[in-house]
Amino acid sequence: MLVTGASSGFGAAIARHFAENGWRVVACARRADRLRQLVDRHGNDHVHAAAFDVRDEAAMRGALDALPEGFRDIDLLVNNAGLALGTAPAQHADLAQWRQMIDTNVTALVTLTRMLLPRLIERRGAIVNISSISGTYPYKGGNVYGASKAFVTQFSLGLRTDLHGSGVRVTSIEPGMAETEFTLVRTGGDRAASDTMYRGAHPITATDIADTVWWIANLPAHLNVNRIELMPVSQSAAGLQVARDS
Ligand code: NDP
Ligand code: 8X3
Repeated sequence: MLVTGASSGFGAAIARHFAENGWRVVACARRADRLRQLVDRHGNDHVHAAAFDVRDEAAMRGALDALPEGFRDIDLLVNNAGLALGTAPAQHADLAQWRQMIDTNVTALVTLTRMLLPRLIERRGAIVNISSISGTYPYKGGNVYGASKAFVTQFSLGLRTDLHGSGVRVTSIEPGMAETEFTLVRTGGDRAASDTMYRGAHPITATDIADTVWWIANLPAHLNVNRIELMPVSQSAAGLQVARDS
């Protein structure tokens, strides 16, 4: 299996869970030192570290071409790498941050998927895309992040349609609030903001998502989970707003 964003949060938990259970894992991210820890823990036979920026198409292709024997036959792709940057309203947002979210969450995801599709079809494999509830429920400051995740969900449904009859399974996982490095990244490293976000909320954990991916990957071959939405019990949708006399 190949998982992007394996240096932290969901991706690291997914890589660990699959490696612990005997799968061969190609672990991708930019932070090579974090990937090295996975290799050290699980061994070269179970984890191959592929350090590259998913926005760099040539580096992505180079990493796939350089996969060692034993890691080339990918039958599960977990498109997990992604990020939110900022919470400013659209009219004040930083365009560079918008572009980085689109490049990472959308363009890189479709690029990697397209590169691996022939192998996945050959092996009747599976694709799990990590989307988000923000693609379904808008919230203030979610603008481009939520739109990028709506793309991921819809792309997953489109893939299902195009791959009809191929035996390839496609799932969109749509989590709500989960405690990872997500808020640290979103706020530019504000630890207090991250702690405040999760305090008392009993958020989803990275292990919860790894367990979900594991469950999906190990379902009988005739079953496809199209979409799955998960939230902490403490979170729910807040509805509509009205600006009177505006
Ligand atoms: P983390 O910040 O903990 O992990 C994000 C991962 O993405 C890191 O491993 C990071 O690796 C990788 N990544 C980011 N940019 C790049 C890049 N340009 N090239 C390669 N890898 C990159 O956050 P989460 O684990 O929470 O996020 C994982 C996914 O889950 C994301 O798609 C996120 O949108 C989604 N999600 C998160 C939720 C949450 O509340 N936490 C809820 C719903 C969805 P590195 O920096 O080493 O490159
Ligand atoms: C991350 C979940 O609700 O913070 O995708 O947007 S949320």
